[in-house]
Amino acid sequence: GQIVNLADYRPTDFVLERVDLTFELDPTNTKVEARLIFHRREGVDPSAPLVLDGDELNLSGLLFDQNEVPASQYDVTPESLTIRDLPAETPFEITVTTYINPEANTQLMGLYRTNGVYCTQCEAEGFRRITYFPDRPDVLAPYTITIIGDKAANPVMLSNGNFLGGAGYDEGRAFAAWFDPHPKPSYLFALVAGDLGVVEDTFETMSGNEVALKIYVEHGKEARAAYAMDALKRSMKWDEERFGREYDLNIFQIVAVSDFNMGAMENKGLNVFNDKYVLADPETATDQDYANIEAIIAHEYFHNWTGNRITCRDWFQLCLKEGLTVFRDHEFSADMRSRAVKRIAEVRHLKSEQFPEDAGPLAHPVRPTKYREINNFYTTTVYQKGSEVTRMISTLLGQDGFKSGMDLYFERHDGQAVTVEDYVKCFEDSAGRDLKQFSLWYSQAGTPLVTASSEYDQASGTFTLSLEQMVPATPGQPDKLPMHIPLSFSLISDNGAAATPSSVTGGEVTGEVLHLTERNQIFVFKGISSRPVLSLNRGFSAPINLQFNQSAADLAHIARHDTDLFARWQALTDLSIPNLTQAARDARDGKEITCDPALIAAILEAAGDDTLEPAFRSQVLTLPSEADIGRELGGNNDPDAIRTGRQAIISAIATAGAQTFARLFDDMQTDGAYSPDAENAGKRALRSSALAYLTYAEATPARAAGAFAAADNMTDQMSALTLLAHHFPDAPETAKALDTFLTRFDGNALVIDKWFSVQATIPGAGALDRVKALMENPRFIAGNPNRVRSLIGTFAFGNPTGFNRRDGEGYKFLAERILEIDPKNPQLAARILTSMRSWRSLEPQRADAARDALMTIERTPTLSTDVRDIVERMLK
Ligand code: B3K
Ligand code: ZN
Repeated sequence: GQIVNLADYRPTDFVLERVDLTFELDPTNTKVEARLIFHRREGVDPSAPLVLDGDELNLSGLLFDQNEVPASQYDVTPESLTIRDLPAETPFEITVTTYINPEANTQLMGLYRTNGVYCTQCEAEGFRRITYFPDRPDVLAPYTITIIGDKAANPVMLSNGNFLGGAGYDEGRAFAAWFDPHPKPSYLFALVAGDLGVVEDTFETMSGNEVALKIYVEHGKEARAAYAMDALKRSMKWDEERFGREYDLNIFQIVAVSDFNMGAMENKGLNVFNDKYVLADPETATDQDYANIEAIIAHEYFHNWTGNRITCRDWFQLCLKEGLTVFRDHEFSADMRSRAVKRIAEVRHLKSEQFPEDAGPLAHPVRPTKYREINNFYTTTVYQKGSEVTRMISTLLGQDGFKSGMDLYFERHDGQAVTVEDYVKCFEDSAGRDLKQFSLWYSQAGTPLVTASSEYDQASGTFTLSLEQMVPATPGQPDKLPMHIPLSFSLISDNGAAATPSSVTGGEVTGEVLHLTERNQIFVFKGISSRPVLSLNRGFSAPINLQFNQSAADLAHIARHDTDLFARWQALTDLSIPNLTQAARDARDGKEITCDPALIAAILEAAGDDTLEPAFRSQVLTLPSEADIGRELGGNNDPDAIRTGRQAIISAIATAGAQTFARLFDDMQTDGAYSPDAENAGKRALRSSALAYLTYAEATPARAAGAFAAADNMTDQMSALTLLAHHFPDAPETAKALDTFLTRFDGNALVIDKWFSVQATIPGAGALDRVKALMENPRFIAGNPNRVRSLIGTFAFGNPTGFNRRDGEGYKFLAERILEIDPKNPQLAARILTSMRSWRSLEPQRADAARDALMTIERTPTLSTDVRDIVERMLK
């Protein structure tokens, strides 16, 4: 793995005009014939050779305009094919033949087999594992695909674009041909073949085109694809209404496969999905599963315009398609569900995943400037922070201004491979606004820290807000410039109404947004007749850490009165943090743990307020996680003390609120058949929160065991099972419930994954032995990414006390697993290893043990580039 630098970008010497691929499928020996038409780009040195990328390839034939190329005219290795002495201007055809072995492809990149189905994954650099090719996103061409395969084994043979035709090919084989007229980069190529069931529907686009919609799943699972189909149709409609984007082929296909390295892939017209994000029914999927399916179906569909029609010039620009498409899927879900609750979930996710990345050794800008392994840059920073950056553009320009910029982007760049600068320029041009300082969000890593303090002067009716910003140093970026930080705000009066100042000085203010652009800035609000309470960074308008020592009374005031429901949740969170961090310190020091009655009162007030939507109240009852508390503590962390402290705070709330929780548990019943809609899901969430608090108060498994037995859907069943397992791991009720669950769902791998996860996250030092024992379970398949993630990934990412054992055994175990997985599936290994990214914030004994484990990995000579890149950056 060489380091690739953004600054070294230059266009290819040769322009690819057309691609014609023929696959003769065979499980271990698939023949790939690639006919590529090129011409030399104008102005390029006539002696420059054509260099094509490969990865573990074997060249079996090479033709130039159908004539064999003499050996003296080319050089070939498994990684590249260089052809010399090519014509100066005229187009020519290169025909490359390779044989590949899909069955032996355990990396799941390129063409591989999953449950007897041929399937591809080409992003970022998987196409070069299929044939020699200019495998980079700025090489766009129309593709014609012919698939030839055993008739009986492959009744379904799919690729991108529109179906041209198919029939018998010879005695035992059939063929199918596809043509994709939209020029695309190789990473969007897909091929699927095998014996699959299908669910069909149609969609009429806004200009009246009928699109055939097909979702392919394993036979017998068709009924579980209904919700995905519904989500797809809603996505297509929404993109027309919100962004004016219409679908552009006569068919849109989704295939669900059971071995997949990530969530899903947006190949043109042929999305390939991890079946976890397609299959759902009330018996087997939770409300969260349904919400994920809706979001991911939408995300991949939205890529058709943001990613496919307009793609990235190079992989440094990844946020151009990912951050933007996440923003679009967030907006979609917000429109389908409760906007405030959706925003709370987004911010929780951002803080628990992206903030630690930005504060640790793997921190990098939303647009990185160098990489060793691009697969390691499909990060929460590129995706989630990238989405927040687009959200800020929308905040700066307003929804209409944002829409105009997007219109210009689609108009100006359709069919192109572009950069972040091209994208930002569209907003600058359409809004007539300079976004130079704002663009630092793309280049400066680290979460900005904004420190606020305020003062009110009754005599002059003046409210003064002093702000200071600091962007922390990150790897390779010791010094930072001040950023343009849009802070949504409201001044809330005594009576709860918003106070409107007669004037504001000290910086730009647009509507309800303060623009913090200097290191230090003082905003002065005049004409404020009584002391207001400032609600700042409402809606999380900027992805920052805000330090603003507001009193418990002020926070409670915001929690009660802000018209932005998100801000009310944020205030309650801010109120809980000092309690939780103090509790962790007290637990560490063996002191008595106490909880501020103001926190208990504020939480119970919101939880018991029937005018508020149940999903919101459930969010209020879900305190910051153990990892969140660790982040707030900032270093020298002891996960056991953090947990003990947090448990004590929960118990205090549970005891004080027992009556409220008993009422909620009874009231929050959903009637009629299960429906995954937001309202019903919200009721289930609040009921399950109430159940958890009641269980803390009652300190017996009886109620949870009863809820488990009574559950008639997976959501209720899982929440009861989780409570039992995490709270009473050794109770006979728990053993019985785990057993009942296993018996009931045995054979349904996705549900058994939940059974693995719930046990992998049982807190405490005993978790490791449990995980080791579960690895011996025949249902655990070490080669399947979903199994590995649900058992080992969940343990490392989601069990702070179990994984971070003081004796370091958790880290040792993980290092062994990484070294086992790496030779087969480096992407999966590298991803799971990032669970240790915050190791430096642990107390010294654990940190030392973590370092030892990382060094064991680092010392292994045969590491993949993926794992080597991660481990070296983590130790740096
Ligand atoms: N674009 C893909 C991710 C590909 C990851 C490659 N290692 C899925 C998505 O973000 O939509
Ligand atoms: Zn994406």
